[in-house]
Amino acid sequence: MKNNVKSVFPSTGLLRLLVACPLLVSAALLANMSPSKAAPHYQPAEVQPIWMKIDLNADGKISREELSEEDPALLSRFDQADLDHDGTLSLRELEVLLLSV
Ligand SMILES: [Ca+2]
Ligand SMILES: [Ca+2]
Repeated sequence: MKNNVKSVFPSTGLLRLLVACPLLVSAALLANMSPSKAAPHYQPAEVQPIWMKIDLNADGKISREELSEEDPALLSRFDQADLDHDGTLSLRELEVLLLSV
């Protein structure tokens, strides 16, 4: 009978594990949501299609206005992305901007 009694009540160690599990899952979810581990907003394969879509006047450059049409959130990084400071983004500059998001 002693053995049966013991099996009905989980050991303290098992109880701790059951209590800790949800906490571990929560911690893992939080880690996944942190910016450093988030998946890139844009994929390299998307740059060319986005470029062709947002270069509305097809002059081979992306202006602030054109960028704001695609993603206003990127405007704050326009100056940072405009590496040659000509006031527009080349395909290469757009690529750097999108892939750094
Ligand atoms: Ca343009
Ligand atoms: Ca530029």
